[in-house]
Amino acid sequence: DQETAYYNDLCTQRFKENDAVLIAHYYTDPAIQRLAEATGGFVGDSLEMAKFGAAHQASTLVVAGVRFMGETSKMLSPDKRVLMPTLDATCSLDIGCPADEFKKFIDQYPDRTVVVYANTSAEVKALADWVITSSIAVDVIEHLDAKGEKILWAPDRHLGSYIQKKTGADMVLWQGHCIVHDEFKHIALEKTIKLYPEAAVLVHPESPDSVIQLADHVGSTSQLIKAAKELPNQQIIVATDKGIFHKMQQAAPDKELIIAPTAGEGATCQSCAQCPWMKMNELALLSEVFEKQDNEILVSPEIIKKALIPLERMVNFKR
Ligand code: CIZ
Ligand code: SF4
Repeated sequence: DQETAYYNDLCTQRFKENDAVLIAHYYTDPAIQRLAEATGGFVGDSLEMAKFGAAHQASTLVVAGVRFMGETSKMLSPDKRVLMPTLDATCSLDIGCPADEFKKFIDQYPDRTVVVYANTSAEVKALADWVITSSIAVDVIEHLDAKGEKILWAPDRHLGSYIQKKTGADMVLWQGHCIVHDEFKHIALEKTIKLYPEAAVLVHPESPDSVIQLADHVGSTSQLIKAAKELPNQQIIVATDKGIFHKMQQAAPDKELIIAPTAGEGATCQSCAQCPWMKMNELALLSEVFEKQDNEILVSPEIIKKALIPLERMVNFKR
């Protein structure tokens, strides 16, 4: 519409003037993802976002996503300016794992290798031996288990127990959860599957175990997009944030995408599975990103120095 076109033009011009590039997550509003695509920016998962930012020549990275994604981008590109539409965009996994409490938890298990999900604060990453995303989670834990290491995992309990089952590794789990994926329910999803018996079911491993059990394919965001393209099914039921439909539909243009239902919804729904923090990334805020004074990601040099050790293990891991 007209308003979107206005902000697109404004943002495009401002990015150019400020030597900036837009890096957006799959879960942001499709309008933001389209703008990133149209301006030479990038859309992807958190690991791909940080890698793209580090490799790009722009002096300013504008990160549309949630705070931990801005922090990871900053830590991998400490000399670049990293701006976000709003620093209020956070994540229930990050909120549910404060660094001081996590430190006490670690101290109870001095003999364990500390592995944390990318969805954590810079301070929590600084306490870890490894940082991983769901795209490499199973492979990294398999690698550590093969070396005889015992694992302490945080913060997502569903992803942790999924990895634990897949690898058989010895893991103690922090009990965090994602408020979006935790809402997918077995009973409701079974009803959707009855409505679309030919559909393939794709599930992100931040979902409860009972939902994962109904999946034809479990994987990270990029892996689910690949599966939507490669599976023969014409209909695809998707249990992750609905923002992913933008890139998934590009990858599989002829397929019908159906969002998995959440608690309290019927077998199909329109508005479910949308992260409230991802939604805070609005075009209007993006157009003001260079004028605001309170939206730059800053991480202290001591934290960067510590967190870069596990972050570089993540970036350099080859399966
Ligand atoms: O659920 C999230 O926030 C995800 C999938 C993050 C990521 O690693 O891209
Ligand atoms: Fe965090 Fe869940 Fe939102 Fe991802 S979808 S940013 S894990 S609350």
